[in-house]
Parts: sequence; structure tokens; C-alpha cells
Amino acid sequence: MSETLRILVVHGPNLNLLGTREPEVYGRTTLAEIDAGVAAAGKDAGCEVESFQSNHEGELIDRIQDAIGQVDGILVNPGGLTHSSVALRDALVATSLPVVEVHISNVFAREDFRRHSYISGIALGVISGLGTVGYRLGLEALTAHLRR
Ligand code: CA2
Repeated sequence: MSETLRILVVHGPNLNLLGTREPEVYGRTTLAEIDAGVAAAGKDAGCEVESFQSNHEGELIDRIQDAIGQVDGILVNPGGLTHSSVALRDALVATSLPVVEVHISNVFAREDFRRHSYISGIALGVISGLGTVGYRLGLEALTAHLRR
């Protein structure tokens, strides 16, 4: 019987709009549906999954700091902060936890400014462009890493 893993899922700015706007880019799945899907997949994989979304950089950083010593890994879609936030990167580094970065859209097939991520360099890995299934793939990769 393997130990229960605790995973924090962090969603950045505007991801609360999923399923309601720009379905051609981000699909029709809502954030609540993504969170329910990740929680269910986590349960099957022996994980307790908690999700958090904020439109505010400081709130995201506070939540990530609060995770220190409380969780085993972080799955993060930093939204637009991916391309701008040194502070979010620093917070993730400060946790010393494995981080998997997820993007619903293929950031390499869009505007040039989306090709650079402040997070990728400190992440275990990055999933981009596979739609919302990327969250479940990211969870699988994170748990496989933690159980290795
Ligand atoms: O593809 C992703 O998951 C992104 O992280 C989404 C960010 C974008 O800035 C990144 O480059 C890639 C934007 C999140 C905005 O989410 C919306 C969802 C529905 C409607 C409007 C925005």
C-alpha cells in the first residue's frame, strides 16, 4: 500500500473563464470540471488533490508559500503570468517541490511572446497544447516522479 500523495493544483489569472469564452482556443470544459476530473484521477492514483485559482499574483504566491511542507508536488497553469512573473517562479523554487507546468493551448503555436516561460526552467516538465487532458497527464507524471 503506497502512501497518499498530496498535490496542489494552481490556476493563474483568467482561467476562471474557461468554458465561457474563447472556446476555439481553450475548449468548452469549465475550471470546475477540470478540478473535478483531476481530483477523481488523483483519487484513483492515491492522491489528495486541492485546487486553487486566483486572478491575483500575490494570492497565488501566498497559496504556493502556504503549501511548503503541506504538499508533495505542484501542478501549475500560471496563465499569462507564465510569460511575465519572476515572483511566481521564485515562489515555486522556494517550495523545493517538484512542479509540472501545464498549458491548455500550444504556447509554441501562438504569439511569439508566449514562447518564453519563466516557469519552464524550474519545472520537472511542461505539457502544452493537449487541451484540458494535459492536467491529468501532468498529474500522472508528477505522481510517477514522486513514487519513483
Ligand atoms: O494555454 C494555457 O493554458 C495558457 O496558460 C492560458 C493563458 C495564456 O496567457 C497562456 O499563454 C497559455 C491565458 C488564460 C486565459 O484563460 C482564458 C480562458 C477562457 C477565456 C479567456 C481566457
